Amino acid sequence: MIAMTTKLWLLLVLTKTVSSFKEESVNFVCTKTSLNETKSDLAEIIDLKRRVTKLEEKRNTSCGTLQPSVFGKDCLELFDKGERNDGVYRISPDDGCPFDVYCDMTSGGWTVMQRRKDGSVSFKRTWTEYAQGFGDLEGDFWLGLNNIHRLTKDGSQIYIHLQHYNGSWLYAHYKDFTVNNAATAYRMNVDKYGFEGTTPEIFGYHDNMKFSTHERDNDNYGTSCSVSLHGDSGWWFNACYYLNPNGMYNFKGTGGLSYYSGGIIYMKNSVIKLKRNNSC
Ligand SMILES: [Ca+2]
Repeated sequence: MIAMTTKLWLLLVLTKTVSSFKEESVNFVCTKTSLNETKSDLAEIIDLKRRVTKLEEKRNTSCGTLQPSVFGKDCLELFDKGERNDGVYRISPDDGCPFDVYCDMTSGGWTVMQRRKDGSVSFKRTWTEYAQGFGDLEGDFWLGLNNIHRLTKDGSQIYIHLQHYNGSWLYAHYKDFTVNNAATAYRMNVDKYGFEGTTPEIFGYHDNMKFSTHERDNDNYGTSCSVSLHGDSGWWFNACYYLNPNGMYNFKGTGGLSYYSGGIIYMKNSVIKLKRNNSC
């Protein structure tokens, strides 16, 4: 009798265990199904996010009616296609919106990023203006950090011409120059070991600096280089400069268009040009 009771009790316990196991199995299957559904939802969300990002990018690079009929990647490509006249051309270095540039074809297809020739354009400008560019492509201008980034992101040379008040020209040529995107505050990289020129090596001091303007201080100086010393112009100031081509025009004082080499050397004019590196 006792044995029978024990058997019944064991059967009961076994039944309960099996039932509990079944229940847990069902829960497990449900949980697994739920997990799979969550994974599927997550994949869908990721896909949607990717599509939204693409649409936003497309919207941001929407060029409206400004699509040109003819353009090249840059002045070098136009030069390679046979263009030989210096002047304004429409280019697009990537799949983004095209923009106008001044091409120096005489020197073999350089894209001009900055020029001071008569002081008719003020370089006291805001962050937004330095980002977008300003001035007259035939005269004094700044090409704009967004455009400079697009022209240099895959590797570029930079050629800096500076003219003395006596009319003679100096140059500084760097074989490796890059401007990063807006998210980095247009951080600039230049390889001072790739320098050759008739000026001293004056640009390496600015390597790895973010861009600064009078209302956005990203420099290494106690206060703002742009405001305190340099005429509210924008540049990759460190603390503060060896090269200041955006400084005040026709001004032989602190903040004038100049470079530093044991003392400040004031210059009259400047032209800065870019050329894509062929190796990329
Ligand atoms: Ca500062």
